[in-house]
This record gives sequence, C-alpha cells and structure tokens, in this order.
Amino acid sequence: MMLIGQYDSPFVRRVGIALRTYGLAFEHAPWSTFGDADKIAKFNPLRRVPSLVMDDRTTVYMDSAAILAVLDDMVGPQNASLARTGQDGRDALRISALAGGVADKGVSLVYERVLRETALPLWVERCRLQIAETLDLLEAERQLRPTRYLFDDELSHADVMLTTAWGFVSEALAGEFEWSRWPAVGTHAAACEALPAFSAVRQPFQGPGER
Ligand SMILES: N[C@@H](CCC(=O)N[C@@H](CS)C(=O)NCC(=O)O)C(=O)O
Repeated sequence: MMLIGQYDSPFVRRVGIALRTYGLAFEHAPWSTFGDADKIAKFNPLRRVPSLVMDDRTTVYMDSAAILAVLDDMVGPQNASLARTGQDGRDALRISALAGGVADKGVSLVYERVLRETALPLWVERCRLQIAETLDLLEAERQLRPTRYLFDDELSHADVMLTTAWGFVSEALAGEFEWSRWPAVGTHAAACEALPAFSAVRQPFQGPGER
C-alpha cells in the first residue's frame, strides 16, 4: 500500500497513525497537493490527500473516514482496536465528524488567507465561528468523559481525529484564537501526541504553497 500526502494534513495523519497502530506495512509518498498535483492525479483525479493506493496500483481509496473503514475491515474486528461498535461506535462517528469538521474549516481558512490576494471577511468570520463553537462542543464532550481516552482506556479513531485536528488548527492558526479556551481538548491532544504512533507520524505545518 502507498499513502499519499504530507503529515501536516490532519486527515493524512489520522490514516498514517491508524496504519502504524494496526502494524500494516505501507510506503509513504509525502506529495504536496499543490506542488505535486500531477503525481497525485495519476492515482486520484481529485488531486486530494489522503489517497491510499493498494498493491494492485489501480485501486485507490480516498477520504480519510472511508480509508479507515477499509483498514478496519482489512484487519478484522478482533484487531481493529481503533474502531468502536454500538453506542460508542455511533458517538465515535459523531465526534470524529465534529473534529474533522474543525480540521476542514481550518484548511478552508488557511486556503482563504494564503491563496487569495485578499481574504473574504464573510468567509473568514464564518470559518472562525464554526471552528470556535465546534471546539466549545468538543470541549464539553471531553469534560463529560472521565476515561483516559474518549470511550475507555484504549485509543479510538475519534481520539486520533480530535488530536490531529487540534494539532493542525492550533499550529496553522496559532494567532487566531485563545487556545486556553479549550483546556480539556488541549490536554487530551497532548496526551495522545506523546504516544509513539503520533510522534512517528508528524510534520510541522507548511503553507499550501508547499503542500
Ligand atoms: N474529507 C477529506 C478532507 C481531505 C482534505 O481536506 N485534504 C486536503 C489536504 S488537508 C486536500 O487534499 N486539499 C487539496 C484540495 O482539496 O484540492 C478527508 O477526510 O480525507
């Protein structure tokens, strides 16, 4: 398998962390969505990352949530330690979508600031509000949960998404928010970042010119 995309993307990173957690061998192609768009296009016409190219070199999965579903299926329910079922499974999907949404809006805000000569204030304010109020909700959710990670003492896909989203927005948009407003999320992310799978799959943020 080949994982395309740089680890400063919160979505590529969540897939890289899952691959390592599951002990699946993969090649990493740290291609930039802008600088290496032609290379990515040979596998994925959307030119988006993460893209996961299977060993036949023709089957390509994209969208991090779909890729994680494929990986969970590949390793099987006994080994899919990041997956949850039942109510926890539904909550994991909900929390992952909220955290992924924060990351999405963070990416939109970075693109708006960097790719346009003049950022559109209406869009910037909307993204800022969406990020801040979703982090408020995630903060409340994390505070209500007394376990080490979101569901129990084992890491889940939702823990990973929350951490990679936080890592991305707090680095790429460092001056945009007062980050101490979300202490439980920050503490959660710091604990996850200390784990080997997270430190092995990390890259400092580079602007979209380099990504
Ligand atoms: N929903 C997607 C989001 C992926 C995403 O936003 N990727 C960005 C990099 S962080 C990208 O490919 N940007 C280039 C583009 O959209 O053209 C996922 O979960 O994989």
